[in-house]
Amino acid sequence: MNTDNHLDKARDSLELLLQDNRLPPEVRAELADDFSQVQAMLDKLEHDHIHIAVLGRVSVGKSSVLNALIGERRFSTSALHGETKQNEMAQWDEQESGSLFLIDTPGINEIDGEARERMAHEVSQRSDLVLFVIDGDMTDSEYTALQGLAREHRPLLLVLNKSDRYTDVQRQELRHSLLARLEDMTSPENLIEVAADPPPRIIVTVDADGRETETERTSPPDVSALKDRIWEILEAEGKTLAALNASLFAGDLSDKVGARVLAARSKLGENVIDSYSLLKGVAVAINPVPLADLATAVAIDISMVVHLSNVYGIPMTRSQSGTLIKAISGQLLLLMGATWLIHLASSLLKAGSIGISTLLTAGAQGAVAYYSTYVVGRAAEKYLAAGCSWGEAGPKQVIREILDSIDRDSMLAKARQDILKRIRTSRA
Ligand SMILES: Nc1nc2c(ncn2[C@@H]2O[C@H](COP(=O)(O)OP(=O)(O)OP(=O)(O)O)[C@@H](O)[C@H]2O)c(=O)[nH]1
Ligand SMILES: [Mg+2]
Repeated sequence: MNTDNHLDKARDSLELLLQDNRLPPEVRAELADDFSQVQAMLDKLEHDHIHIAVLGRVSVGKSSVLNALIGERRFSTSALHGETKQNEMAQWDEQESGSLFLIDTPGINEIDGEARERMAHEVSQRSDLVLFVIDGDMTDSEYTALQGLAREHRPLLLVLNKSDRYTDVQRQELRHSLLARLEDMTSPENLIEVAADPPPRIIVTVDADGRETETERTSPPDVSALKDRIWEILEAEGKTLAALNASLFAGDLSDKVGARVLAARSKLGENVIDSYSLLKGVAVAINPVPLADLATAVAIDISMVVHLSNVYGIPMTRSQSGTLIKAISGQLLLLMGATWLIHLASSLLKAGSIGISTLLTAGAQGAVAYYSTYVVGRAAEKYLAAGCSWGEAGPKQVIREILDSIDRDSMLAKARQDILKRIRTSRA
């Protein structure tokens, strides 16, 4: 596939993600950050921008490496750990096109390692080339971070900085040991030694009288090998890099968005079911209806299912919802026996026979209503989540599983409490 095809494909999949109008607004709002990332990625593709990010442990010289590449002190550096606090970007206008960007990142340290690693991961996802900087033999956490990057197929250069601190023999040993440990994670030409900010050298001169004078001579940075390797890569596959990474990014993101959409929907769905169940419970408690009518008092259930169908991006009319509820209720009656409501209610109503107030009795009826609405909601949700299907197992099995998963007695007890609380506060 040629470069333009890669680019088109990447662009298409990103655009598809952005324009997926099956997403309900609530879900879209929850995923706002991801969508702004997609937009940024699209802009980047549009303008042929290439992003090169440094990653690595604190104080290995990430900012110094970028300064040395640019030839200016654009990023702040310090001997103290944690100098770089957030991601920063600077344009590198060495190439004619002027579309290269260098991204500095905070170091991954041992303290809040996990959060830092997540941040690093996000940057690497958006970058076309990652410079992973180390300053000696690798620590275990560096090794783990590098493995993570290699797994994501990010184009990667391993930069051994502060090479001025090692003798030639030590450098050979280090190279040898690093390459052996990295095996197929990187090839020898992608392990590059640099000295981004070597300390000044002390030059001792001895004059004719034998007097020694010490003078400090600044040592220029040495990153030429790194620069050469970066140019090589960009020349060979610059545009493709960007396109491939955009595709990878779009792929990762659509998986992530898919999972998040499901999670967001089920969270929203759960809220919808809970609040309608309570609403139904309270309505029945305030205005108790004969038990036999409970199954047909479905107006609230219908509103719930309509609402759920919107959450799942498959809007239903009230009459379609009514049909679905009828199917679910039919299965419920089959499964639990025609007298299930009466059994349930009578176990709750036992309290009534020893003379507790009618409010409690009403609460018990309300709790049964709550329970039935809850089960209907969960069943409808399963049906919607599967794209309006009961799947191979069929409705009976799906509903049986839902019933099995609910601890009925504690749900009824809690429902009764919540209903009474709601009634008391509304009367207060
Ligand atoms: N000897 C030597 N020291 C260096 C070299 N490069 C950087 N340093 C020093 O290492 C220290 C840390 O450099 P930074 O560039 O701030 O490191 P960093 O990785 O960006 O650090 P954080 O932002 O804190 O994570 C500074 O004191 C630099 O002068 C080098 O090539 N040789
Ligand atoms: Mg830094």
